[in-house]
Amino acid sequence: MPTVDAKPGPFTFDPAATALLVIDMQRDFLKPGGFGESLGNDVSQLRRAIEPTAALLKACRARGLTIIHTREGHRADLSDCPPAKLNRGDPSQRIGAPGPMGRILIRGEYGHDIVDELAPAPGEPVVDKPGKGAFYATELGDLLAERGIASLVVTGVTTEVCVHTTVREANDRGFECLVLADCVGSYFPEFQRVGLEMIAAQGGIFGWVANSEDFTATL
Ligand code: C5J
Repeated sequence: MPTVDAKPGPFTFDPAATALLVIDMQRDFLKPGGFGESLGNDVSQLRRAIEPTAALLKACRARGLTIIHTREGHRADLSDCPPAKLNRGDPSQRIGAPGPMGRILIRGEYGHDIVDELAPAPGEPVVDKPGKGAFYATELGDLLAERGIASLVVTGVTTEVCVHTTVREANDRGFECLVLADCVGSYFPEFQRVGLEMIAAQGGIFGWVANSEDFTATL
C-alpha cells in the first residue's frame, strides 16, 4: 500500500478506500472582488492553494480516486440557516444579503459556486453543506459508506474553519485524514501555520499533514 512522508509520521492508505475531499473552493471565498475580499481579507492567501489543488485533482482523476467537492451555503429562503449564524456580523454583509457576486452564500448564486480552475468533473459529487463541517446535515457520510471509504485526503478553505471542523468530524467518525498543507488556505498566515500544527500534534490527534507533491508521488 502507498505510504506518504507526513507529520507526525508515515501515512499509509489504500487508494481504493481513499477519497479526496475538496472543501469550499468557492468564488465568494477565493475570487478578487468576492464576499471574502469585501470583508477586508487578502484572498491571495487562499488563491495560492488553487494551482496545487488543480494538479492534485488531475493526478487523483488519473488514478481513479473517489473525489468529492463541498460548498458552504444556504437555501434561498434561509430556512437552513440558524439565527446564531444569520445574525452575526454587519447586517449589510450577512448571509443572504446582496453581495458582489450575488446573494452571499446562497445556493445557485455565482459567488457560491466553485472556482473555474477546480470545477468538478462529471460524476464527482458536490455536497452542499449549511455548516462548517462537511458531515453536518449532509449526505457525505452516506456517500463515503457507499464507496467503502476509510481514508480522506483533505484540501480546501479555510484551514482553521471548514477544513478543521470537517477533519474533527471525520476523525470522530473513524476516518483517517491526511491534510495537504499546500492545498489548504487561511486568510491569516498564523492560523494556517497553527491550524496545521494542531492537526498533527500529540502524535496526530486529528490526522496527518503532508505536501501534495509527496502524496501524488505515491499514486
Ligand atoms: C469556510 C468560513 N469554508 N470560513 N467558511 O471555512 O466561513
